[in-house]
Amino acid sequence: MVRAARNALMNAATTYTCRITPLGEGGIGIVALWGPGAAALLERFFAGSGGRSASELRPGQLAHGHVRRDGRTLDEVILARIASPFPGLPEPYFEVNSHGGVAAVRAVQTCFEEAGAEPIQWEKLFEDPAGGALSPAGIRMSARRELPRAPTRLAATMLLHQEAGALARELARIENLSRSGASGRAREALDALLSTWPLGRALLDPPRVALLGPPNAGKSTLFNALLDEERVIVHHEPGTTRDVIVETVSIRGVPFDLMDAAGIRRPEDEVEREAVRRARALAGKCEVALVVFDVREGFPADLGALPRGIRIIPVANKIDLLSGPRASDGEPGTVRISARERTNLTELEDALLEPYRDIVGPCRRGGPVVFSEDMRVALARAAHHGGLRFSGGGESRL
Ligand SMILES: Nc1nc2c(ncn2[C@@H]2O[C@H](COP(=O)(O)OP(=O)(O)OP(=O)(O)O)[C@@H](O)[C@H]2O)c(=O)[nH]1
Ligand SMILES: [Mg+2]
Repeated sequence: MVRAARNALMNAATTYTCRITPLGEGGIGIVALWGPGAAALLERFFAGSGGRSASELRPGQLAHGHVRRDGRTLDEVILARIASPFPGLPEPYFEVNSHGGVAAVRAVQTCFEEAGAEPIQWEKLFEDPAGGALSPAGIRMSARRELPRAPTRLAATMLLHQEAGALARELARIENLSRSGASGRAREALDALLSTWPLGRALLDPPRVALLGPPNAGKSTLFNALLDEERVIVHHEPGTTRDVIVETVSIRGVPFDLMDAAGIRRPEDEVEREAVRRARALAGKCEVALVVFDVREGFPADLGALPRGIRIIPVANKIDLLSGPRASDGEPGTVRISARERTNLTELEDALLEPYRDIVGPCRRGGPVVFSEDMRVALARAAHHGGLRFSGGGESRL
């Protein structure tokens, strides 16, 4: 099945080339080349040490040599013939390990392209439409494709567990439950699986968190405290932060994009008006708003309307300046902190992690997690139709 599907993506008569390491400074840069014309193309450009040629290489063998063009050496390389790591690709499959760096890698790749190899993007290698998003092969491919982008270790761990079959096994178990007539239990398990989606999404697409509130409330101080380093100018005059600053933080493995903006208040000049406009626009792009205010002043009355659906966490700051205990801050769920003294930041982190509270533990231990929108849609559709067949007949040997 996979072979057929891949051939629909990649023509068996075409020779392809693909840069499979990022372009930039590095010790090594790899350009892959495969398909029926690959060996002949290498015969033209690869001069092996001791006269070794690409056609002699069997899968698993390496050869040292140079990539040469028009009598000029482009790079010294190690050529590897590999049994294709992506089943279904037209054979033979080679990898040219050149010196990492923009010029050397580009020169090798351009040379192959100009000789007729068709360039493709590395993501294409991980496309597997054969069994659909919920087939074991489809899940494995998605996990591999996302892995280079995992922003935290928990995200990478989650993907590796799904790649190793955690989600596929759970889907098979649900299918079996459904087949054996235990539809209630199948349904429950399916709902439990769907409840992992908020975490699966957050791990790969960090929730955006806006720090909002009056000027001088301590937003930038809190931003820095959460980042654990000084990257934003903190100033005692109100209105210091005039632009939006974004940093990704990992809170116990869950990434968040923290966004610090200017305090929202009545604009007094043009620059400030623009800053305030940006702060409002920022709120529109965020999933969470940390509304920071001075505990002595209370929740800001003039914050204006925040977008619907945004999760609001009221944060009463500067509790170190309180002389006695305060009964209430007016807003339910208010977290009381001192950004400067770093007091109660754990409580604030708990509040940020609240939507994922029950899922982080099982995820860390290797449980199944739905981690793509395609999967979520396919699952919801299966649940809606009550069929509970996930693999779409596309089971593969991958
Ligand atoms: N005592 C005390 N002072 C704080 C605390 N947090 C911030 N401050 C002080 O309050 C002042 C303003 O802090 P900022 O973090 O710049 O406030 P901001 O909300 O980012 O201000 P704008 O960017 O102007 O809107 C600074 O002098 C901080 O040192 C706190 O928890 N306790
Ligand atoms: Mg600020």
